Amino acid sequence: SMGAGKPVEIEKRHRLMVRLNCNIPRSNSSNTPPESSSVVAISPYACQRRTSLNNYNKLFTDAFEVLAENYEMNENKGPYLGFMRAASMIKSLPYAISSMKDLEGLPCLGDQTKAVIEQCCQDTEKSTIKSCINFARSQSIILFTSVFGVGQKTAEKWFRKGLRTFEEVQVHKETKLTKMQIAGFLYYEDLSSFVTKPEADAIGQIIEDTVRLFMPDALVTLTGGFRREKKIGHDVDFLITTPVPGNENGLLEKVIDVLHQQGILLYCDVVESTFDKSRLPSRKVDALDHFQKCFAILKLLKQKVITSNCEEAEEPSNTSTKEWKAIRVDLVITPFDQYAFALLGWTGSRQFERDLRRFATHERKMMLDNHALFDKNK
Ligand code: DCT
Ligand code: MG
Repeated sequence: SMGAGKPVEIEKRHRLMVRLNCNIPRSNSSNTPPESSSVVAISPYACQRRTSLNNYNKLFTDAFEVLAENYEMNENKGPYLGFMRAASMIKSLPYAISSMKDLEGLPCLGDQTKAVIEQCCQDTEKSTIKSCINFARSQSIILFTSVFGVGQKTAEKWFRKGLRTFEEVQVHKETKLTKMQIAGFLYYEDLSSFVTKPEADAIGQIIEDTVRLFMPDALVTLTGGFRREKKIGHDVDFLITTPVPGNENGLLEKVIDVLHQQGILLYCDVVESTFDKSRLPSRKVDALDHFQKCFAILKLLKQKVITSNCEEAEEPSNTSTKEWKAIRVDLVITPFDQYAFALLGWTGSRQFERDLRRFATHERKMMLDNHALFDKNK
């Protein structure tokens, strides 16, 4: 079921394949590993590592992320976390790994991850990572799960019925698509291309203008990857709060109503708040948090996107004459007194959040979630 969780980044693997095919060069930086005498211990917690967006080891981390995702799909938590942790640690290295010797003293690496690195080191044709993808899942499953609203279970069901392509799924008489999947197919091309920062800013302006109609002192904050200064994302995440307690109630409905009236709400799934003060601290496993939120698809007019000249030049010349682009948008409503925790939780990355919670639990005997920080002794 969808549960209250965020729809998973079903497009990621698809994108990874696209990226592999367009031959992104390996970093040719001259940064080298430090001499062993000058090695500073690297923390096993992502939240204690300084990590820039400049990843010198993309070859390895791509392989790890594909393998991790495969284990996650099979609900195999141990190896999943192992690969994600290793990927996150390696992203913090200020140099490119070129041999097994470079791994000495590094945390978060087990036999499995080391074996993959060893293969990648000897690999000139990126065949290791390609075989990782093939190992992971069949191409049809990869294709199907790249549709918004199609998870592993649905993809496997279609595969078992002998369906292999989008066309076969859509003409197959028995296929019953959910509203979400219908939107997923309808806007497939737009949703499986990256959202750029100028597009995220344009969406931000729309959301802010709409919220301000009702609540002039509301705070609308861009979170997720864009808050970490990533240049592209798979969606645009926002937190919305107001300083006066209780004023946030009913706001989301009003905002959605206006977007709908403007004809720019292509899809919307509202998840009501499940926050229960009397039962704190509580951790629902399948949900990220208890806030009221909506997973939406907005229609963004291209003329609203302010790009610099050089960014415009990158636009492929063969694109359609369509005047707009469908964009995945998440809106999360938080009470003001929980805003700080929500902001920390929604900024990500996933691994950073995971390790922040692990650090709180194991190193501080506290419990952190998107609502509060609890001291277990009090
Ligand atoms: N998050 C989390 N745990 C999850 C899902 C999300 O901690 N299971 C947090 C971390 C990031 C934030 O929510 C937004 O999630 P995404 O949009 O999925 O991630 P992102 O970092 O914004 O990446 P993308 O650029 O792909 O949107
Ligand atoms: Mg995001």
